[in-house]
Amino acid sequence: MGIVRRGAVSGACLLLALTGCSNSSSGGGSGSTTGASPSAPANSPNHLIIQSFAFRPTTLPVAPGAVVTVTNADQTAHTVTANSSGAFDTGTIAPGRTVTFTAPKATGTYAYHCTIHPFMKGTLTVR
Ligand SMILES: [Cu+2]
Repeated sequence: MGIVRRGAVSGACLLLALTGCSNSSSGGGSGSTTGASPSAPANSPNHLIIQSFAFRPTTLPVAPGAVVTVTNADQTAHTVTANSSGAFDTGTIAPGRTVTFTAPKATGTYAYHCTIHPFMKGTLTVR
């Protein structure tokens, strides 16, 4: 009896560990994934990556007037266009291309979108 119970418990523990792991990874952006994918420099500063019709990170903090690098990792063209016209606009970024734009000099929160896919939204925080 005792032995059977032990086996069941350790199996449950393993299951819990697995589900706990996947839960924490989808939980939030605060935890940094060290060495996850070396080819995608998502952690480098002032670097925006467009992948799967989404901006990563969704909120990018930069210094005033900083040069921001944008990599389009998708198979389709995108733009990074400030909602308030004139703040910044990369224009069309072809698939696989990397471009740069200069962040506004005034601190604040700048919402932006992709003009080709208006559902794509992100935020640039100048601070
Ligand atoms: Cu787009």
